Amino acid sequence: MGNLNASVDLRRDGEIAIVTVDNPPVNALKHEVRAGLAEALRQSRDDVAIKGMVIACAGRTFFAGADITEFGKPPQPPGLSEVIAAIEAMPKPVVAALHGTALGGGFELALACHFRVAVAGARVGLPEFKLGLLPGAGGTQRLPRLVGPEKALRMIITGDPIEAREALADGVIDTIVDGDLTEGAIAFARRVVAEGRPLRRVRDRDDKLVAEGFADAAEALTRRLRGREAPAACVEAVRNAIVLPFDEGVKREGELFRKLVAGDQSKAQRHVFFAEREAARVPGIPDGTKPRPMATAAVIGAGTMGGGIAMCFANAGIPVTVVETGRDLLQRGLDRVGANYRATVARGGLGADEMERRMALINGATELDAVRSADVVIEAVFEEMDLKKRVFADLNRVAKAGSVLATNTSTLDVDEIARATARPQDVLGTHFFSPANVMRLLEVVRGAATAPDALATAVAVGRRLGKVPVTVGVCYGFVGNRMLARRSVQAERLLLEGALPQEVDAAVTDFGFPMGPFAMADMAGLDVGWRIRKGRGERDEIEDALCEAGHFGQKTGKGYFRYEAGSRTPLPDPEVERTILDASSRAGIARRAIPEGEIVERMIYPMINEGARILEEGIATRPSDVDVIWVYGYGWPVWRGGPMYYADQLGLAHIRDRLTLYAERSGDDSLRPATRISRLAAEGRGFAS
Ligand code: T1G
Ligand code: NAD
Repeated sequence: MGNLNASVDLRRDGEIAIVTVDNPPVNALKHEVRAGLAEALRQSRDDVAIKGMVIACAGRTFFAGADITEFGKPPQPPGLSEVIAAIEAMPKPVVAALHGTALGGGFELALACHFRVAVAGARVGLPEFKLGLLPGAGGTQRLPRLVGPEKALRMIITGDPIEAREALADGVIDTIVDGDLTEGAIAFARRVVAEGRPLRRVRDRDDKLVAEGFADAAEALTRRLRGREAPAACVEAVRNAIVLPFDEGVKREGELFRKLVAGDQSKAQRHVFFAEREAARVPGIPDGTKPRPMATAAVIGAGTMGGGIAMCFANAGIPVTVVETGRDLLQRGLDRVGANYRATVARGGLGADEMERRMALINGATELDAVRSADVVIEAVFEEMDLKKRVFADLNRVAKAGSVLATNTSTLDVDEIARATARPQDVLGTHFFSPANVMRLLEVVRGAATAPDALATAVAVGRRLGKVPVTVGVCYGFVGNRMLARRSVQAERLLLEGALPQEVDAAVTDFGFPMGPFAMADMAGLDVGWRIRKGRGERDEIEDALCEAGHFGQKTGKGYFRYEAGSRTPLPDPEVERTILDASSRAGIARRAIPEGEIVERMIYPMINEGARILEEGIATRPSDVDVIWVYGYGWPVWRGGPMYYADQLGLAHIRDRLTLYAERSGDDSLRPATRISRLAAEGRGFAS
């Protein structure tokens, strides 16, 4: 009894043993924790005075899984599966006391206990898939025995947890405890002992293991997951729960897990897991800097972005005022928000009451004065510098002292906008991505004068809205759009030299992006870029010719592709092909067949090159920030880790040599390797090493 080690304490309350684990911040099941649990189980098993046991965790959550930082390192016994087998073999009832997020190996451990109790609001889930893995400690065999194979597979493939009430309804937990959890769990264990209830091992249950419908559900769940290794492993493992004896299913699960954990895809996804958390650490914000209040918000402009941004605040429970130039435009914007919410309700993604509650948090106004009491103001008007400067000069006058003034500009100079106010320390960029209520990335743009607490507020607002905030510096297009511009140049070149939009998009989607550059351009609208180029006196041979012919993209039913009425499926368009061939001949280019490998390299390497320049200039703090931006903002396949991580896997010498080849072949000096790439390649290093 007592402290078994620094993380594990064992005590008794009468005939009940209570083991409490305290390994902040999320009670990851590191070696020391497993060793302490194994010892606690041994002592409780062998102590005849002990009739039952409770496993609980201190701090904010029950075990949130295996310790991801231990992956890839030599295994240290006891393994999690050994601890789990010891729990299941206990001749006395073991009760798991769940709070916070019982995830992965933590939930699998709870599933091995004979009983599970939880507080309301606790969540349980198996998110291993988000790390390119499958549950590796019996979860694929035990969960189907409780919720059925279909639901188990859905929980495993989505990785999304379920709440305690749903878990209770599914029989995953036995009761919800009011008041103190551990006391409640002890009382529950005491009742089980007193009533002599049989020990229920999940492994012995098979009444829910029905095969019917599983194959269709598996196909539906994995249809959009091309290129990944984990989906097939998850399907095979859960199917094994139906067709194989328990121990064989567990054995096969272990084999599948060990293969995935050693694989490139999971390593890349684990990189992204930690990179996302690293991105929240912003140099220049002193420890202990408190964010400013963010209880109320305002959004200027109710267009494509303004409406989505307002939904983000309402979804987070923050009252928000949307300001437009006139009633009609305001109503149009609010109607679009309403339609968006109703579509989500219709899909079953939101309850009607919850929709009403959120919409009630969104108020409209046509006078800027309406933002005077807002803690955070986000401007999302047309992408015109003079207009934005006028809006910020007005905000300087009406917004309350200490409020954070943010612009959603996608390209413009945030410092120039800040200089339109007398309080540049309160000004920064919050670059949301379309659709703003869906895309998780938020580029937080630090201005030259932005105060640390204003920056800390923007990062905190981002996390509160469920976004992944990444702090970047001021330059044209910040990080994501600046790198994307390099890809767009090459995409246009590839069309002139011999490729067609469908070929380029196929190569990019085969690489793992959900959408190719030309379908993406059609979705955003070709006219947005066309207006910007006209404003800057620039020309894009093919895209401008298409715009002049009314090809604005999905919004006009034709862009680089044509779209059937009511459909978003891009279809090859002979008219576009003619436009491209004309442009090639006008440019005097003899078209050639371009191999897929070259298309991929010319789509990706110039972006990596620009990423290197961005790091050289300090616009991004670290290479992993660039990876997070591309994974959460531009659909970079998470199982490839992000452009900078991907470059390190290929080797910078290879990237250098291919860029040099393309620069010499095209005469385009912007393709010449960035200094940082040449230097690191010469030193045999990577961006991250
Ligand atoms: N291992 C190691 N460190 C972890 C960790 C884990 N499982 N989970 C979180 N951390 C660190 C994280 O890096 C951060 O560190 C700090 O804890 C706070 O996290 C056999 C093999 C639990 C919902 O996938 O989803 O079990 O940055 O900022 O927003 O089948 O963390 O402060 O230095 O995210 O409140 C399965 C992963 C593992 C859950 C809390 N489990 N974690 O979110 O805090 S695989 C997971 C999360 C597995 C078995 C397999 C979230 C959270 P730092 P945070 P949060
Ligand atoms: P939009 O044209 O859809 O909406 C702009 C809205 O601003 C219009 O409804 C207009 O009436 C309103 N407006 C103009 N002047 C105003 C004023 N003085 N006061 C109040 N409202 C005013 O444009 P959008 O696509 O939502 O873009 C808005 C901003 O967000 C731009 O800076 C753009 O670069 C940026 N952005 C756009 C996207 C995107 O994909 N569309 C993505 C990220 C950032």
